[in-house]
Amino acid sequence: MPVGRINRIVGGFYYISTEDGRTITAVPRGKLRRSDGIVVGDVVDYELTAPDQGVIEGVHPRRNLLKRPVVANITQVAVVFAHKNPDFNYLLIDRLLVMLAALHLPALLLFNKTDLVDEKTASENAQPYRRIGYTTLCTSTKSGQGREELLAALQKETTTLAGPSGVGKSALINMIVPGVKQPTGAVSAKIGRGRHTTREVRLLALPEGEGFLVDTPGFSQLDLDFISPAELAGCFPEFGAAEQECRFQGCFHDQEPDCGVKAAVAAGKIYPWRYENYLTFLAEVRSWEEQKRQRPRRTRDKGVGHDRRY
Ligand SMILES: Nc1nc2c(ncn2[C@@H]2O[C@H](COP(=O)(O)OP(=O)(O)OP(=O)(O)O)[C@@H](O)[C@H]2O)c(=O)[nH]1
Ligand SMILES: [Mg+2]
Ligand SMILES: [Zn+2]
Repeated sequence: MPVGRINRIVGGFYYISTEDGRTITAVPRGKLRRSDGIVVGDVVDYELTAPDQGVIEGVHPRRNLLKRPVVANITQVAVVFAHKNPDFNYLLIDRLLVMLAALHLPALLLFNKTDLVDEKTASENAQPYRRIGYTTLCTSTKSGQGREELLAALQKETTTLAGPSGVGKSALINMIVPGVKQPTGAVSAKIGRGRHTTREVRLLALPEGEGFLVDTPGFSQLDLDFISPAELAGCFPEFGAAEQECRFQGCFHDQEPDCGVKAAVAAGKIYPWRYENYLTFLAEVRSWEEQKRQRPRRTRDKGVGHDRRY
């Protein structure tokens, strides 16, 4: 049976991207229809009933499910910041990277608006994350810089964008998928929230090669409330080797003596600001844990599920 990907749902009609790159419309078979369990991003089995119409016979198990926007089977998140206007900061970048690590979602880091800084500044801004091991690209939707590299990094992936308002997420979508006409600038800031919040979500097929871009950004809320203190260090990839040298198993790399992570910071192998950000997050996740102990009913479930706001 042919397999496709739901790219859009409108009024009971399901748009399926077929393996040969076409879109057909389909309706679910009886029992599937009642379960209303098909979302954008789902991989489905279908039968053709006409050249461009079909019936959905089944839904494949999901790798994950984002709740806002509702979209299944995301394989990576493009974390977008701007070199300036608005200025980035490493604490906010790290916060988003840590969240994604805890959700087991690979991150692609983009520094956009590269046209606003000189080459040296651009590479200095990106360098620490390259050194840590994140795939990090400098892009500009004005000059087109980084377009080819970005398109390559999106191949065979289903990517959603995340990042603060005004960094150029919509402009990047327009750059990669010309013709979708994402609203950019002040206008989108006004209609993005408030009245027009219930927007449909779509998977946009890449113009070259294979892969999809989600047209609606995710992860607007950035509380680390679903991360336990014990798993936090694991969200800093460069701590891995250093941790082997800690005297105590389960070391939090905080007050403990003979800590490999602190030694690596002192030796210049881990950036001091990364370690500082780790300590900031450690205090935060400890306080979330304390709150949950006092009010267990408020405990939120862990997962890709939440609307996370800045
Ligand atoms: N100089 C420069 N400006 C850019 C670039 N990319 C986007 N912009 C501008 O930055 C402003 C914000 O871009 P958007 O694409 O609307 O930003 P966004 O991230 O989608 O913002 P929200 O929808 O509010 O989350 C617009 O005025 C864009 O024209 C770039 O590469 N260079
Ligand atoms: Mg936008
Ligand atoms: Zn330690």
